[in-house]
Amino acid sequence: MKKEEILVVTPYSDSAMAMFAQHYELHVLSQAADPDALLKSIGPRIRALATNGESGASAELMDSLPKLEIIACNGVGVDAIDLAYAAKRGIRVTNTPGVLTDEVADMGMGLLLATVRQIPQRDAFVRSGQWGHTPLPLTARVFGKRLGILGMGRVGKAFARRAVAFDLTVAYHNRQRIPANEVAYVYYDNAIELARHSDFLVICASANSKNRASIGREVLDALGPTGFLVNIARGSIIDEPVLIEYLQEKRIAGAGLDVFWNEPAIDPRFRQLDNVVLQPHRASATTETRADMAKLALDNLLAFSAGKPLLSEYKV
Ligand code: 8YV
Repeated sequence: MKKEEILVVTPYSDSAMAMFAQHYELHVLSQAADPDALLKSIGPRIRALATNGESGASAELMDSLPKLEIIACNGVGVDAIDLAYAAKRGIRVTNTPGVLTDEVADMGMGLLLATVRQIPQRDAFVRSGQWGHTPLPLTARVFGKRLGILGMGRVGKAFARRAVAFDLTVAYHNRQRIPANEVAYVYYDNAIELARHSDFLVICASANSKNRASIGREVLDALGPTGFLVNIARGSIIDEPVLIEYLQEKRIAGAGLDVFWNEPAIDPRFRQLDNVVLQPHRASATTETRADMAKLALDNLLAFSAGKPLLSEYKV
């Protein structure tokens, strides 16, 4: 029997692609010599689209797929998908909640430790042969400090569990306060107050049009010159030019960032800063987690093809 064709926006890992190819005939848009020609030829037949958190799916792309019924996102964040347009067309969206939670929280904790204790900077110091020749300043301490978590969803909760093990005092802000029998950490009803009462502020919230650039001067002023910021959510949540200014002027102490505006062509000024630790959007990027994510994305597509209930449909 001929396999159903699906359009893959940007390729997944080789092993994930091989797994998908057992069930579907794959067309990879980003690898097409002429993407427009590919869309013209296969677009009218495509019912299913596979994408990831970064590539998403624009209204324009959906427009070239008149029979599109499902978008499977290999990631939990669906902010790069035009959800309003998908809803208007009745196109269903699935994502990969749950399977990447602890991985992303691990990256967050790693970034926090690396940023505050300046681990990459000290690694460079050893490699460059300066040890024993150049005096080194001390760094701030991590344990025993106050951690503010912005966004107490799955990742926020997983981060909090790790933070407690590091003897951090946890507080949070979330769109809705979570009942105390579920989440007992101190709650602040806005990000500014949370930042004011935090030594470290970590962003774990999902991105949407309402929180775009919402971490700006007021929050960073409240965090202050001894405060550190970690972002493992989406770059869009931060007012990035303001953050760069605050880092340059040491109006906050430092930042550990996995996500940015304009990935991968990020603002080059980040490279000049000595108080940041930068990651190329790798929080979920382990062999094990990416395999689990791809399996969930594939299982959603298989459920769709079989007319069964979807495993993890994203409901707006
Ligand atoms: C991935 C992500 O970078 O889950 C998300 O929202 O941003 C990431 O896990 C991406 O979607 C990889 O496919």
